[in-house]
Amino acid sequence: HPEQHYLDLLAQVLARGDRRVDRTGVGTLSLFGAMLRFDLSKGAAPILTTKKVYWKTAVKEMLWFLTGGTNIRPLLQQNVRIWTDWPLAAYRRATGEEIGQAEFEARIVADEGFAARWGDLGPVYGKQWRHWLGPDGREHDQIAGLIETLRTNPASRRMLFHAWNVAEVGQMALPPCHMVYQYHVTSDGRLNALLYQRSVDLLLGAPFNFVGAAALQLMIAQQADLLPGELVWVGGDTHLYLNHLEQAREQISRAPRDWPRMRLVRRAESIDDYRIEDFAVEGYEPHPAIAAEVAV
Ligand code: UFP
Repeated sequence: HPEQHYLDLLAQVLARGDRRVDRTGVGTLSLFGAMLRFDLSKGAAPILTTKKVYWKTAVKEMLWFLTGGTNIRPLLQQNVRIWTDWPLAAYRRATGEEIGQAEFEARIVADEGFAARWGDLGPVYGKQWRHWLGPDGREHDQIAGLIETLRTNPASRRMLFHAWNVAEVGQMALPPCHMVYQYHVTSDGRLNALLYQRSVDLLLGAPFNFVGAAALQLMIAQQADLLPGELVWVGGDTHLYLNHLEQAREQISRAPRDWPRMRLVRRAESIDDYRIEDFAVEGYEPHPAIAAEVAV
């Protein structure tokens, strides 16, 4: 079962991970350099079954990246709360106000001016993917460029987009983790993807990143009139936080089930035209969710 490779990686980090202090202060067990390969060609998607993964949240996040936006307001309007921690911490630091997360989120949603002032994450993924600012003041839409090259020159070895804009990393709430996506077209018209993720919260982050990358691959394949092929995932600093070890052991003890199928229910006119309702996931019968704290 393909999920076994993920479970084996969890087990390896538990067994051989280097115990170290990290930026968040929580501490991790860390391995450097990991690879997983997922075959999307038969319709199955890497949505883990050994715990419940909220796949819609991951797809909504990916659609938000594609809008080019960097403010958490549209996410909150769709009930996606995974990015709130960073603006909330910045707000508390700046104002000294002991505001709770729910109240902060409600204000972002209710008040556009408040959202503009406090809800922005800086030039994160969306900005770099769609509006990378060149030294001459010109913006580069890396996603549009990628799709154009897939259509016109699919043998190219230069089909990638990158979020690590060195000059702007310092202004980002969180420097990009899923950093480079490269694409490759086989002679029989399949779109392969390779995601390089520099830093991997293996329990909480990676399962989301798999879903986002797979959803993106389906959309890009459709736009370029290709069929989905393989998704290759490469992790740099691949870690388990020390307060996730019990959860990782629990997950390893569970038997993977058949992966669900993920497909697009309609053909969108352009890469800017997808909505969450366009994604159908069938046959997803996971084990129960496993609760764990995010390290901020
Ligand atoms: N992280 C992920 N995937 C993501 C994301 C963050 O695994 O999509 F945005 C994790 C990796 C790491 C932390 O544990 O968030 C980022 O911290 P740092 O910038 O110090 O690597």
